[in-house]
Amino acid sequence: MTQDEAKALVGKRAAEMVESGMRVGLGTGSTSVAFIKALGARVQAEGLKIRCVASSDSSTELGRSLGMDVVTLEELPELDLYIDGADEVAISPNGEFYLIKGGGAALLREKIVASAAEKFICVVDQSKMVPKLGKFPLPVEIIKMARPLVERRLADLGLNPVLRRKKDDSGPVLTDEQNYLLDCHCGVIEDPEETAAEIRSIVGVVEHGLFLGMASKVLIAGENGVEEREA
Ligand code: ABF
Repeated sequence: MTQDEAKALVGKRAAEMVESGMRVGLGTGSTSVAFIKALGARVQAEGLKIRCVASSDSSTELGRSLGMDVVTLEELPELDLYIDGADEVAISPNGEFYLIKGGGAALLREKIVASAAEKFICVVDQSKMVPKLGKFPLPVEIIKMARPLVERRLADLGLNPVLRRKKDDSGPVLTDEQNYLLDCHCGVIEDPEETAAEIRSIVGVVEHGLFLGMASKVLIAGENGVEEREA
């Protein structure tokens, strides 16, 4: 199975978990795109009645283009379910899911929408499962003006921050909230709770990509189909 096939499979399984009447958070990234497309197909074919809030402008546009009712968090402040991908997933010593998110530059809105939902289900392919977080650079969203300060503080913590630039190198990536991203090439994160607390204490940091204990279920697509794991 290719990675794209795995994403399509897990996206479809997640879409099957949505019931009529639910208030649903739509994630961001290619796995979430597969989920949103599968959910949009159900809305069109079955007349599924759902209302949605998305974690990025791109997912809002995609959902609306598929005929889904995608509104703002102000209009729909409480959600039943949030479904989104991740860059890495590890299992903590006490059985919680530890995630790195933000490779798609949407971690701030993703954390906001996830926090507004009663349940967060993470959808990944097998390649995202790791024993410990940190191979994938940890994204940190920061206020532009604070960059020199935050970069220095993150470097002092040994986290090796690098400003994320656009693929064509025409300038820094800006998030939907017009902030910069620093990708921390820190290697294995031995204590994610401690690292999260250290990063959060830096003035100028808006949010970081460690999602600790937020997802209650992870759907993992692999050669044998989709495995469901509960926290
Ligand atoms: C979002 O999209 C992010 O938090 C994560 O960075 C990324 C995963 O992308 P993909 O599904 O394309 O691998 O879920």
